[in-house]
Formats: sequence, structure tokens, C-alpha cells
Amino acid sequence: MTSGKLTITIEEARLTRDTETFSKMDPYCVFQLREHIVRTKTITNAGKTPKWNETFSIDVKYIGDDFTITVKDEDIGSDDIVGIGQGKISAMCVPGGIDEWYVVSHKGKNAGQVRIRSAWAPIGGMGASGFAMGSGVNAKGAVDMSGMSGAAQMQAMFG
Ligand SMILES: [Ca+2]
Repeated sequence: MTSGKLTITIEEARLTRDTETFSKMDPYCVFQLREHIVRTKTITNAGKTPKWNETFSIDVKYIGDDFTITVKDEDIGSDDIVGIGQGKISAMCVPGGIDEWYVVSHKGKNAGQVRIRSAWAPIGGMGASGFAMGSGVNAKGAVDMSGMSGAAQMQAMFG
């Protein structure tokens, strides 16, 4: 199982859907991966072309998970959802990262795109497989001293 630290930069959006009629939207973007929820600042009056350029760090434990991107328009009272998009977090967890436009939609219709860049640092690299082996040994024979080397490995990996 691969895990690691994912850094995402929510750059900007090009929206086609507008939830405002007489004024410009005040968009912000929410990125969710399981219990991790991050959100950008609201860009007042950015309309359909908000530029957030905000970077977040996320610990990825399950690389098979889906993430969700939600673009909202901040309003007095309840905020409007402009569009929602989804993807596999594994697509972002690659050497060199990604720089992609993700489609967000609303009620089945395309509502625009959000540009996200990523950087990926898997835990341990080579050590990650060593840790997996160590924990396997511990699971079978908890009495032996391999727990110490496992802890030392963890310390080495997590700094
Ligand atoms: Ca608004």
C-alpha cells in the first residue's frame, strides 16, 4: 500500500455556469479526500474566472480513494454550488506531479473546469516496502525484537 504526502495547488477555474444574475460570483473551491477538507479563500467578484493559487498539503493514506472538488459561490445565507467534480487521488500521486484541468458539473451538465497542480512525496520510497515487511513480521510474531527495528524505521521515515 502506498501512502505519502500530496501537495496540491488549486490554481484557477474557468466556469461556464453562473449562479448570479445581477452580480458577479464570489467563488471558492473545496477539495475533499475522506476526512481531509481544504478550501481556498473566496475571490470576491471574480465571476467565472477565479484565480486562487493556493497550496495545501494532504496526507494520503489510501491511494485508491476518490477526491471531490466543489466550486461554490459565497453568498449571504447559503452558498450556491457552482459545480462538483471527482477523480482518483492516485492520478495525482505520481512522480513529477500533475497539472490538469478537472471538469466540474452541475446536475449532469458541464459547469466549467478547475486547474490543479500536484507534487507527490511517497513515504519512505525504498523504506516503504521495508516497513510493510516489518509490520508483517510483527503481525505474525509480536514477541520478537523486530518491533524495535520497525519503530526505528518509522522514526527514520517520519522524521
Ligand atoms: Ca455571491
